[in-house]
Amino acid sequence: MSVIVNGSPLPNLPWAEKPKGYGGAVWRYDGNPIIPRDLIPSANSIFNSAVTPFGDGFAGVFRCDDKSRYMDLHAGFSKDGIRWTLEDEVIRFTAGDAEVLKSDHRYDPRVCFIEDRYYITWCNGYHGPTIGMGYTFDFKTFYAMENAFLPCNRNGVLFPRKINGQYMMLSRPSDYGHTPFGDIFLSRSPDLTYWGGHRHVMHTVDEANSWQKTKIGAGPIPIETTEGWLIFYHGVLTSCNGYVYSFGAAITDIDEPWRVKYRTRPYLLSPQTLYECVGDVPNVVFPCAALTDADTGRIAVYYGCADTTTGLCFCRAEELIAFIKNNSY
Ligand code: BMA
Repeated sequence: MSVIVNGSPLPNLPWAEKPKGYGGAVWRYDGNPIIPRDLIPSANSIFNSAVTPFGDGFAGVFRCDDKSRYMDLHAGFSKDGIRWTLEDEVIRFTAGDAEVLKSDHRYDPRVCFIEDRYYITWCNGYHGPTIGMGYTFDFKTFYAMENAFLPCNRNGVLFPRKINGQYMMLSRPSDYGHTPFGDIFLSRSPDLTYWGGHRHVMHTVDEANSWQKTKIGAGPIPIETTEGWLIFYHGVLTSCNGYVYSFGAAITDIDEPWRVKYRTRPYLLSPQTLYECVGDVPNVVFPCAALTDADTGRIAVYYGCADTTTGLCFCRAEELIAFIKNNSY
């Protein structure tokens, strides 16, 4: 067994060993980007998307901006986690109360399996950005739930199990625009509908030129480890050429996950390749999902590249945790 606890074996997760001589704790797949911007005919771009093990392969919910630049969600399937087939039709949610279907747009989904179903959270346009929620059992029929929070909020990320009897979600309160600020908070719920018990989790870093100086937001579903919850998060630096999105990771207490034990001072991945530096929004790496193999501790992270395509990178939980601890504030 690895340092990953309460996880399942996933021997077929997409994987490549770290290239010889590579210095970082996180390394890119050399076939990146795995999802091109035009995988489906309607798409302008496909990025910031979420995948999960499903059946004998994988399924996911993908952010596709169409050619009118409307942002919405599409279902997708894959045998190997690398070659994907996406539905050209957007996901049509059903709901008892038509009000919860109101959405100016949907983007940046996360998918979290809890108990018996796959929950989806996304940034939902409802009189401003907030956290939309829904679920599916089969990635064919999708049910909408109440928005979790009031506007303005983004980057809603569920924990994969109840903690001390309560569901928990990370989020990043924001504004109507491109939000030049933002810390990560945690909220608790008895039923995934009513959220409260809010706690501050992590602040931005007030150091000149830090990659996490302007705002931060949680990425993939937290991974439970022997050292605490492993949480990948993006961080933004305001450069003289605009925002630069990188990502790092934190380790929090298991029972009180708003208590941060360690967080990376250096980034784990920053925009450096052509497909991360050039696109509709240059200089963005934005992780929204991770697959884990609990037997070996291997982790595959899916991330949006320059708001245009989707990339894949890898790490090993034990090595990553050691890196975070040795490079923490
Ligand atoms: C954020 C979100 C992300 C996007 C990023 C960079 O505010 O909208 O979807 O990747 O900006 O444009």
